[in-house]
Amino acid sequence: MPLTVKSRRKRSTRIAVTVLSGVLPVLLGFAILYMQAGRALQQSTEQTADEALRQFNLMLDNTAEAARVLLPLAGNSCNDATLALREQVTRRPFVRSTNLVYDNNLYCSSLFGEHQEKVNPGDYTQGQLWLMNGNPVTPNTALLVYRLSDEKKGALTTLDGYHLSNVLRLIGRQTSLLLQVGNHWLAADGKVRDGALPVLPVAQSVRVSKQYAFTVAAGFPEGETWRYMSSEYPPLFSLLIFFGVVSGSIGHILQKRASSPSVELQRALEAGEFIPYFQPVVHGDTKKWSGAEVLMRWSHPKEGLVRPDLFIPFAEHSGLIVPMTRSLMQQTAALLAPISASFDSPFHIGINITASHCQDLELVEDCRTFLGAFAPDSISLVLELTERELIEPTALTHQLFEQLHGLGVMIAIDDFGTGHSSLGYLRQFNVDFLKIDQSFVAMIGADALSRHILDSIIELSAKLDLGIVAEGVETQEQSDYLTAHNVNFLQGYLFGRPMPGADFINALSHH
Ligand code: G
Ligand code: G
Ligand code: MN
Repeated sequence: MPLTVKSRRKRSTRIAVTVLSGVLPVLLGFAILYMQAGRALQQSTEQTADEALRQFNLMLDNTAEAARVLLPLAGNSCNDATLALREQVTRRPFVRSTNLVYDNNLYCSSLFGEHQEKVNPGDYTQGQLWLMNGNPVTPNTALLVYRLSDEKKGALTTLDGYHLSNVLRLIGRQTSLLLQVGNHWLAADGKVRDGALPVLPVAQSVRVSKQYAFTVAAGFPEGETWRYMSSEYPPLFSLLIFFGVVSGSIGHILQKRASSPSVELQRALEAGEFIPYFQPVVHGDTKKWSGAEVLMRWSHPKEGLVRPDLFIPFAEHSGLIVPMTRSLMQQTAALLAPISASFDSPFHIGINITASHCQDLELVEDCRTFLGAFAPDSISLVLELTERELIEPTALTHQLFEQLHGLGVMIAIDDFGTGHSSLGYLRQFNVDFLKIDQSFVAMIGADALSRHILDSIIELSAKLDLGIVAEGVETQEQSDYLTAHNVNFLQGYLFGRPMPGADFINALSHH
C-alpha cells in the first residue's frame, strides 16, 4: 500500500538525520560528562586547598606559640635563656629551633647557644614569615621561619620543611598542591623555589590564610579532565554509546514509518506522480471509438502503478482530490489537445469527479480552461459523478451545474444502479448520461431476474431521454445484447483496457 511508504526526504537527508539522531545525544552526553568531570575536579582542589590551609595554620599556631612564650626573654643573657629555648624545641612537635633577637641581632639559639647573626626584617613577608631553602646547618632543606617582635625584642622559631612537604604530599595525593610565602614557594618534592606561583591550568583553587602570611594553591596539570574522564567514566561511555545506537535506530525507524496519507499524497502531487490512463468508449452500433474515460493512476516511485480505489478515498478526505483532478485535466489537455483538430465528431472525454468538487465553483473554471485548450467543438466534456455518494441539491450545486451546462459540459451518473438516486434527482441535475455499472453487464446471460433489472435501466434511460453507457463489457455476447437493446455507448476490456496516454493516442490513430 503506497500510503505506508514514505520517501519524502532524499536518501542523503535520511542518512544525515539518522546519524544526527544517533550522534547528537552522544555528543550532548559527552559534553555533560566533560562539565561534570570539571566540577568534580574543582570540588576536589577546593577541598584539598582548604584542608592544607587548615593544617598549615595549625602547625604555625604551634610554632607561633613557642615564639610568644620566648619573646619576654629577649635581651636577657643567652646563658639564662638557653634552657627555655631548648624546652620549646622539645615540647613542640613541629618546632625545629628557637632563637632570641635583640635590636635585629640574633644572639642566642637553641642549637648553638651563644651565636651572632644579623636579622633583616625585610626578608620576612609581612615581617612575619620567611620560607628558606635551608640554612648553614641543613642546606637544601626547606625551612619556615616565624618572627615575632616587640620593639627591640624578637623571637624566631623555625618549622621544619619536612613537615610542610609531608602535608603537601599527603593531602595533595592526585592534586598538585603548593605553599607560597611571599616570593618563595614550596612543592611536594620539598624544594623551595623563587618567583611567582606557577599557574595550575585545570581547576585551580587558591586559599589565603587569614592568620599567617601564606597562600595555598591546588590544581591539576593540562589534560587532567580527559585523564579523569577516561579513568572514571568508561561505564558511562558505554551507556552513552548504547543510547546513541538506540536513538539513532529510533530516528531511522521513525523516518521509515509512514507519514500521514495527506502528506504523502501532497508529495506525490508535487512530484507529478498522478497520471491519466485512458479507456476507450465505443459507439453501440458501429463500435467506432467515440471517446474515452480518464482514469487516474498513481505512478509511485516504489510501489509502481497504483489503482485509484487505494488512494482516491484518502484524496477525497484530505481535500486533495480537487487539485489532483485539476492536474489530471491539465495532463489530458496537454496530451489530446494537439490532435483535437483531427477529431471528426465531438470526442467524449469522461472525467470522474466527487462530491467534494461540488462544494464551490472552482470546477467551472477548471472545465473552462480544459475546454479552452481544444479546438472549438472538437470534444465534449463529460463529468462522471458516482451514484454511490451523490451530492445534496443546494443553491450552490444548482448554480454549479447551471454554469457547467452553460459551458456545454455534460453530466453522467457513474456506477448507475449501485446507489439509490431518485428520478427527481436525475431531473434536478439535468443529467445527460447514465453509466450502467459493470455488475449489471456481468448479468447478461445469467438468470432472467437479473436481466430484467438491466432491461429496466435501459428502458428507463430511454424514457428519460438520457444517453446510456454500459461499463465492463468483456464478451461478444454482452456486446451483442447491449447493441440489440440500443445502448448508445459501450466501454470495457472487449474494446480496450485503460492505457497510458501515448498508447491511447497511437491506438486512436488506427480507429
Ligand atoms: O479502472 P480503475 O481501477 O481506474 O477505477 C477504479 C475506480 O476509481 C473507479 O470507480 C473510478 O471511477 C475511480 N477513479 C478513477 N480515476 C478517478 C479520478 O480521477 N477521480 C475520481 N474521483 N475517481 C476516479
Ligand atoms: O469510474 P468507474 O467506476 O466506471 O471506473 C471503471 C472501472 O472499471 C475502472 O476500474 C476500470 O479499470 C474498470 N473496468 C473497465 N472496463 C472493465 C472491464 O471490462 N471489466 C472489468 N472487470 N473492469 C473494467
Ligand atoms: Mn467512471
